Amino acid sequence: MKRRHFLKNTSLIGVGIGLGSSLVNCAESPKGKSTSAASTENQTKTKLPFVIATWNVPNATAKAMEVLQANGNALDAVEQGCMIEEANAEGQSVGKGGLPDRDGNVTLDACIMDKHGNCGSVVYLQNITHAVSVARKVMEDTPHVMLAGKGAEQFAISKGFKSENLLTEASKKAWEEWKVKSEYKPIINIENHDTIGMLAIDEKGDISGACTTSGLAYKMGGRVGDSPIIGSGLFVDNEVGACVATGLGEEVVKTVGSFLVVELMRQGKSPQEACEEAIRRIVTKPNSNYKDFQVGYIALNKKGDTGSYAIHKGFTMTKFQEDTNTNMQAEHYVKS
Ligand code: SD4
Repeated sequence: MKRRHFLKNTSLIGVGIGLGSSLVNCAESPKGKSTSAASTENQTKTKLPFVIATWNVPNATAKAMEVLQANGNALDAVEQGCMIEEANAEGQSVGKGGLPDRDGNVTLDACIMDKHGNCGSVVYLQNITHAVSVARKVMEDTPHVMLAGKGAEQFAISKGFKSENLLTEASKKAWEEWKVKSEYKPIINIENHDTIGMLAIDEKGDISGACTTSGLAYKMGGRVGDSPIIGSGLFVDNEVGACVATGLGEEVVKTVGSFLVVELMRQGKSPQEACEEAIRRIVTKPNSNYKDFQVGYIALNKKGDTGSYAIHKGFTMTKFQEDTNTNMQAEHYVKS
């Protein structure tokens, strides 16, 4: 990517990826007007390549676009884009600096999927920053799809990944403060989320996706969410499209959300319609307490249309296409 473009883009949406940034909420079109992901979908002429990601992650999408614009493939783009967030020790959401479980352990989940439908995943990985890259190694260098815990860590070390303490002073302090009351309330929204999910479509029209997370802050020891589960946190079908999820993983797993979105697109729904239907599946369940949790999906199809939808206001998607790196508010189910 040309440096000039990066500067232009960052001036549009800001380089800050700190949680709660005042820029998080901005939903500016290239002309500076407010927009939503749904309305943008209809206005944007598809130009390949492009990348989309959950939440406000301009540095991550910029990195992915840099890879794509240098004729890199979508798989390299999503891996390298996600690595930006994993390495950011100040973001208490992913990789280094991620908030720990209730015992003070930072445990990471990640997965990656390529244009052939190959996939790799790690769950409950400790002491390794780049969980997404370990997932890629699982995909490429083992006969397996998923490695967990100690086995995943030993595999990573055997592949040359550095072992390091991921619990930063800031995250340790937050955990110690949390322990005073020890109340588990997985409130996930703009100011508090734990995941980056990214989908890219390269110059050739091939699609890949990745998802990486430190999981829900103060979860039970051993808890694994949707993010490393192929079909729940992420699904890619290069013939149809791809989807990635964020939010309360338990609810995504119960509806195999990302696979559902891709299958709905296969049946003819647009990415926007498919994301909306997948959210409807969650909120219309008998006794759903959806008012108390957030789930959001982003999706793209082979034509290059995109969509995003969430239960509650506050979910955003970052999209880098051509010269423009934009953060957009997703449409949402709960209107008030
Ligand atoms: C999980 N889906 O572990 C993840 C959390 C998340 O923004 O997306 N937080 O359930």
